[in-house]
Amino acid sequence: MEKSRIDLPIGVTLDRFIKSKESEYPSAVGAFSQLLRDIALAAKVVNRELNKAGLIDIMGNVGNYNAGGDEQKKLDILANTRFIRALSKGGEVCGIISEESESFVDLENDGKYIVALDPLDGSSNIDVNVSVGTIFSIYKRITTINTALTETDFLQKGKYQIAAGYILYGPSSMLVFTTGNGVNGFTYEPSLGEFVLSNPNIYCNEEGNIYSINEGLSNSIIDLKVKKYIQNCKDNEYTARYIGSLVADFHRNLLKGGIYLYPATTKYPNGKLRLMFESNALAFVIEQAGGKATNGEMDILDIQPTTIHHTSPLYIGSKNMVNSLS
Ligand code: P6P
Repeated sequence: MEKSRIDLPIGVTLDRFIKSKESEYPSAVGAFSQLLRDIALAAKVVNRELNKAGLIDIMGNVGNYNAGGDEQKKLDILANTRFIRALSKGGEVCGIISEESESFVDLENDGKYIVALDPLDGSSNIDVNVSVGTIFSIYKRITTINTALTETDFLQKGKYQIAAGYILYGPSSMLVFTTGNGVNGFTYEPSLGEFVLSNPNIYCNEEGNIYSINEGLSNSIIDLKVKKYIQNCKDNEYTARYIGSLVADFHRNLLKGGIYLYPATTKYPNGKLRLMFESNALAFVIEQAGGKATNGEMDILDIQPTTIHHTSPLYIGSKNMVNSLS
């Protein structure tokens, strides 16, 4: 007989999961665990704001543009503020870079971690109630603690991330992250205020038949091999799925197999997506899940950023699909 909900265990909460994994990071002495908890707390707050966005005056634009040229939404600013506040409180993080901030934020403390954030990716979809996400990367500070931070601390290759992940604010909200030992997904249970382990040890199929690209860009794609690849997807009758929120498209392809492509175009000759705020984190996750992420020439995680707002083409998802493109 099927168990009633009463008999079912609540499951492994994020706190319990982090505690159980602390043995993998003896050097973290709990600071790293607290940092993950701070990210989860900020995610809960942003999730709450998004859920009522249609009811209070926090939708729409603020009339500014961020360093990447994206029009800033009120919720971009709200999410940025919430995450920076949550990460500042704990003391584990000494510096933050954000897609929504021109330069780095020095928190002037003796924390040993650096965080790179896209506080609300896909925010152009918010006003039409489509899923959006937060993307984060965690690095160790390079310069000596208690000295002024420099750009060197932030311009690190993605392969030096110690953790990365994303929050998907969707029909149910999820936190998916890696600390270099596989990828785990947690579903938010609002009645408990807890993220509960729902997708342990996520693995991305090496093959897939979903491709995600803005077909409207077809005539402005610079790289001919991308045009040929897209035509090949159509010849094989693959499924085209493009939400316009990277986190949502990435998450679907992670679970079902597939490839997301944002090539260099005449409008974005160096690519549109931000290496430090979007691509590095998702590249770490996909590689830990058995997938692959490149810029068409090299692995995303090996790219040396030249500025904190560095952009590059991004091809990410099922290993064999990305390999057949490169
Ligand atoms: P386009 C959102 O601005 C974003 O960074 C990703 O979330 C999304 O996949 C992409 O840009 C959408 O860009 O040019 O297709 O509107």
